[in-house]
Formats: sequence, structure tokens, C-alpha cells
Amino acid sequence: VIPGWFSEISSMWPGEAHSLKVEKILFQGKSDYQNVLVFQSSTYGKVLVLDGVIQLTERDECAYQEMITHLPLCSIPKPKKVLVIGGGDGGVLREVSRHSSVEQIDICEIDKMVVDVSKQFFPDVAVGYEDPRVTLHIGDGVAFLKAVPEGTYDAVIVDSSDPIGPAQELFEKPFFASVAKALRPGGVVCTQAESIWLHMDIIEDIVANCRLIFKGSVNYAWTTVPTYPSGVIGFMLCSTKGPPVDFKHPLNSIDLNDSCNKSKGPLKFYNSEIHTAAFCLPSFAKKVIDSK
Ligand code: AAT
Repeated sequence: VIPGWFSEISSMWPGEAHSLKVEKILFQGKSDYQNVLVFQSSTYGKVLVLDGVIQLTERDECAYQEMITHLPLCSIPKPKKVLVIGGGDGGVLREVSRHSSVEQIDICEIDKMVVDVSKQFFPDVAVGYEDPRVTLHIGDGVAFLKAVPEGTYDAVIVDSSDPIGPAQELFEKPFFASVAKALRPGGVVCTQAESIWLHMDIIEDIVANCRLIFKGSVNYAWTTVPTYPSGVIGFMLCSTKGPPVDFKHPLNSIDLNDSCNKSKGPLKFYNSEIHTAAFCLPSFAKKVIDSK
């Protein structure tokens, strides 16, 4: 460990640890679920860390939040009801709220401390909570989904932390089954699905489970996020049986001007071309994912 630097050390990426220079520690706390840390970095703005793992930095959060949201929401006509699991920082809410067709945005985050800390230190991210369509539920996403009436949502976005800790069940088959049940026919899910460089074994399992459960289409997409392990992160995009969804060819383009206002700046990362490109996989990953 280098003094004055934060290093992201985890058994999920053994033998490597991305480091950021720390200017100042702004918050350190322990919630019922995890250790929460906020620090000012020299080059990535403020950083939110849970149990030693970087959740977001001000500089590159746009890449993750925009992609995990607009990949699913731009793939179906006029999404109306959207559920976010995790994502307590509010960044995905900010992105969902750019879609004018959306009428209801529910979010279920397990840890209230993440919400409070985000409102205090990351106002440009937590701005998502200001939208009147948003209802916040504090609780476990697994339990929340079990209680959702069948066919409720057009889209479910699972912005979850890694499968070590409170998010473990969010990567398991019963959870995917309750997501499928909560979706309308032809509804879509997008879940955080780790890195093709580090976690092909996890991805293989997720893909296999999703193929069993989601009877529409099952796809893997990815993007670059410099402060996530290995610098890339992927998403599982699936649809339920019903009107077919062609994820690779978005049917909504977000109007850059309509979708922003004073408090919520313009899109920084997402566009229709990068949407389609996100589904192109390197050969080693394509081979594994296609074979499942
Ligand atoms: N948008 C920032 C990126 C995240 S946040 C993941 C969130 O999921 C955290 O706020 C965490 O408290 C919440 N969470 C974890 N488990 C559950 C659960 N069971 N139910 C509801 N919310 C949960 C993801 C960063 C990815 C990091 C990649 N290395």
C-alpha cells in the first residue's frame, strides 16, 4: 500500500490493484451492510467506495450510469414503468429521468447511508432523486422483487455491487427468475455483469442462467470505465417472451436538448453508435458467451 494513495485490493481481482492519489478523506462510516468511504482524488474528482471497492468517481460515472440505463431504455418503445435495484447514489435515476415516456421510477437500495452520502457529496449524481416520478424504497432488492405483482415493469435495471457482500444474491438464478416475473411480456432487464478480462467464469454462469430464464433475447454488452477493475465493465441485457427486442439497434435516440436541464447536464458518453458497438465482443469472450 502506497501512503497517500487508495488501492482497490480484492480477491475478485487478485494480483492487481488500481490506485488513485488521495487529496482528502471526506467521509468514513460503517453502515449495517458495509464500510462507506468518500475521498477527494487528485484526478478523478470525488470517489465513493463501499467495502474497499470503487462504486463511482465524478469523472467517469457518466460512462457506467448512461450505458446501464440507456442500453435497455432505448431498446424498447416508450418505457413507462422502470425499477432500479441498487444504484443508491441516484445516477441511474438521473439517466432514467431523461426519458419523457417514463411515468414511474421505483428504486430499491439496501443501504440508506449510500443515499445520504451521495446527497451530501455527489449532488450532480443524487440529482436523480429530485424527479417527482421517483419513489425510494430502502431494503433488499431480492425481497422487494419477490413482492412485485407479475408483469409490472417495462424495464428493470440492476445497478448492483460485486457478488461478494450484500449483492451476492443479485447474481443468482432465483433473483433473475423474480426479475423475469416482474417484467411485462417483452420487458427488458439490464444488470451489472462484471469484466470480460477478470470474470469470464462469473459471466458464463450469468449467461447460462439468463438463457434458462429469459425467453426473449439474451445479450452481453460492455463499456469502458477507467476506475473499475480492468477498466471495463459489462452488462447482461435480456428480454422476456413477448414482442421481440433487438437490443443491438436502438429505437429511441435521446434528444440531447430535451433530456437535460439546468440541474442535469447533457449526456456525456451515450449515443446510438456506441449503443450498437457495445454488443461487439472480443473473440475470446464471444466464444464463451455464444456457447452458453
Ligand atoms: N451506481 C454506482 C455503482 C454501483 S452501486 C451498487 C449499489 O448496490 C450500492 O449502493 C449497494 O449498497 C447496492 N446493493 C448491494 N446489494 C444490494 C441488494 N441486495 N439490494 C439492493 N441494493 C443493493 C455498482 C458498482 C459496481 C462496481 C464494480 N466493481
